[in-house]
Amino acid sequence: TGAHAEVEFKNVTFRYAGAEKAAVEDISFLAKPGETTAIIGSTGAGKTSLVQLIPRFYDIESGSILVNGIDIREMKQHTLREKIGYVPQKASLFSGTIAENVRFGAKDATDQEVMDALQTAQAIDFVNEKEDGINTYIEQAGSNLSGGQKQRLAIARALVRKPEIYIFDDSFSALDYKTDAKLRSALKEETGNSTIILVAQRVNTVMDADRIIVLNEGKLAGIGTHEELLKDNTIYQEIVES
Ligand code: DGT
Ligand code: MG
Repeated sequence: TGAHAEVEFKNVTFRYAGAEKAAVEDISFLAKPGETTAIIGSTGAGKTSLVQLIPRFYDIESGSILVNGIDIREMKQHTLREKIGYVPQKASLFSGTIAENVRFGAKDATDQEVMDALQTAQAIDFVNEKEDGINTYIEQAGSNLSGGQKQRLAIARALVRKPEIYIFDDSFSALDYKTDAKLRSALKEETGNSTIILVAQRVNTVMDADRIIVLNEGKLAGIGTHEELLKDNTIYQEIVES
């Protein structure tokens, strides 16, 4: 029920202009609505490059990316991007209040919707501790906030839009394990039939995902659940042991 968006990669290869090596090479997978698809791999593996292809920040060299069966090259950019709540790896806040920063995702959001997004993002407690709550002023680039607090505000900014597709690029890396787990379980509960694509470097963050994509030097090194990959994927085993 409700709007949903299946994301499918079919033999996708992408190369940065002038680069010798493809950053993403022959990748195929299906990310289903109501499920979490995680992408794991070491630094430089191509995780950010891969997820940036979904909102079409770059065009692919070969293959296709489909949203609900439609090639994204055939969709209006506005129609495509409206479906996506993208939290970039280096999410940036601007000088303004917490509410203004969250509302950057959806200008018409009510205070209650902002509060709900902060609640799901596990940010409500630290926001409420501030004297001015959601009207607390954020200094330039969030210099009066911790890395984990900034990440959670960036996540709230995506949540307030209620998109069909969420992309979290390493958005949990500055959170302690407990907050990371609470946030992922709240996301599961509150995002309904949305498609969640979650990039991470640590195994704890991807363990409960419905499927995990293991990237290595731009290539698909494996795809499966935590248990499946633990059994027979050497790259995944190396990540677990690191
Ligand atoms: P991370 O964030 O450090 O965990 O690494 P990933 O997995 O997000 O890797 P990614 O996608 O940033 O980089 C994959 C490869 O592409 C790596 O060899 C660096 C290269 N690359 C990344 N961004 C650019 C870019 O803007 N231009 C060019 N020419 N190459 C890039
Ligand atoms: Mg990255």
